[in-house]
Amino acid sequence: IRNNWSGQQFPHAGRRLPLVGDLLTFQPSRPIQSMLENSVGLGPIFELQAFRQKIVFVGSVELAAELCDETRFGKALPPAVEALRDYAGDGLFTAHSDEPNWQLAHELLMPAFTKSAMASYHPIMVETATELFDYWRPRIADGPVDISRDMTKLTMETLSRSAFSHDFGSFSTAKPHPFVKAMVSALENGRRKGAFRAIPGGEVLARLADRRYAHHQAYNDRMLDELIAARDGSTDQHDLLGIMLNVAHPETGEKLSPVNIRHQILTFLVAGHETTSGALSFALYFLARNPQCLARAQAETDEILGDDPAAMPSFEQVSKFRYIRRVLDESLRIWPTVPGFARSPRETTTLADKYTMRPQDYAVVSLGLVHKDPAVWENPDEFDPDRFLAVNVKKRPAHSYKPFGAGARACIGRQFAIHEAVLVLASMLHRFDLSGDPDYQLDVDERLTMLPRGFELSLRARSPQM
Ligand code: MNH
Repeated sequence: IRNNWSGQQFPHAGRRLPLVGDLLTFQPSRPIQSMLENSVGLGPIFELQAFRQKIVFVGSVELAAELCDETRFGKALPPAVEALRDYAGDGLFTAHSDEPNWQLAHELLMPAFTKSAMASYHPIMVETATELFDYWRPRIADGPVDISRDMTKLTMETLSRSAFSHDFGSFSTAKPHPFVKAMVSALENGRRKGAFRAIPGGEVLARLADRRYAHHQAYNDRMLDELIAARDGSTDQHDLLGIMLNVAHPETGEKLSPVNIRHQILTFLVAGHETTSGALSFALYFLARNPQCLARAQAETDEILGDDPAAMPSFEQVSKFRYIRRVLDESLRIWPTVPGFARSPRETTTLADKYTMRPQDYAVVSLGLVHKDPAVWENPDEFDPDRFLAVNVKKRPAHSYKPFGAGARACIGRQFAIHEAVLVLASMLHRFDLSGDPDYQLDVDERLTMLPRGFELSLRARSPQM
């Protein structure tokens, strides 16, 4: 058994079968949601075993806080993340912390992701959001729009334009760009491989799967390698690719290699587009369900953006949408689009003063549980953005809320995601009135991340205020 925690057993759901373990207790199409549903009554730490793989989950703020202590613990790569290394190599997300390229890329790229660095992506975000609204304008009279689909187009475009000044034409062509299709297929393959490898003899299946999907990955790699080669020493593009090609480490003079740069671009596209699109879609879902929150958010946009419904926020204005920011925070609390992250101890230690944990063991912090821990969160299922008023945040213990992960390996794109999501929500609410189908039952799709499925909104253009 992998990740066996020196043979210690934790509570598990259902009856455990020989060989397959707890496999039948969860639905393969929605593994995270089955885990959340099955966790009821198991306590703050529990396990799930399937074939040779054991996964230990932690669901309380108290244990999550312990695992987030960087002096004792660091990021671990569970099989599902490890399987992505075939695709994104030693890019930031899939690198082991002790790989030299992680430290180098982290130091070179951090300046490109600070809050003030967002000023250079702001015009791209405004342009892309405006294209989405123009794309909607002639269509909204015909019926509701598919929010997750269109938000995914939007975030993909924003990222590809910010990362390497490439336009996938998402709003001008009916079909998704072949690069996007290839990327989705390659990721799907990664997920499948992670599962295969838990089965005895699964490595053979994983290799067969790779052969079937090789052309997708080859297509992505080739397109990016050509794009990187085409820059050929030019220093006039100030996108992320330009930074990666031109900026050297201030002390060592080291730069990223072309292959590593390709891994980083793939990483940004993968890590950055579906996560932000899910966050936007859940926020819109909750707004449509909570008319008084929607009214407050819309009033905020009128106050800041004024009478013209087509006004787009300036860079400085984006951080003024305090209520919309709380809506986003609260949406990521209830539906964290990255459902968890894994941690291992740096040296053998005891977790909660009783469980021995060695560096080869890992625990997954389940954000769906931590963000609803009743010891910290009152009425955890209720949508209430004002939980994120500073006075209320201060009352909660540290590490109660971790949608962007922990420590040195936390999300580098956090400011990017927040700036984009607030900008898009504010300008969209200012421009349109929206309503959801009252009969819609939230259905959450589990891909690499969590995303509402089949969620539609009817939009009506708002007229200029008098
Ligand atoms: Mn993001 C790491 C969540 C948007 C690029 N991201 C993480 C982690 C979480 C996370 C959680 C830590 C995972 C782990 O510990 O294994 N990220 C999000 C969420 C959003 C998001 C919820 C949007 C909402 N992320 C983005 C965007 C980008 C991005 C946008 C890029 C532009 N994220 C990354 C990268 C890492 C990461 C790169 C890995 C950082 C590192 O390990 O150095």
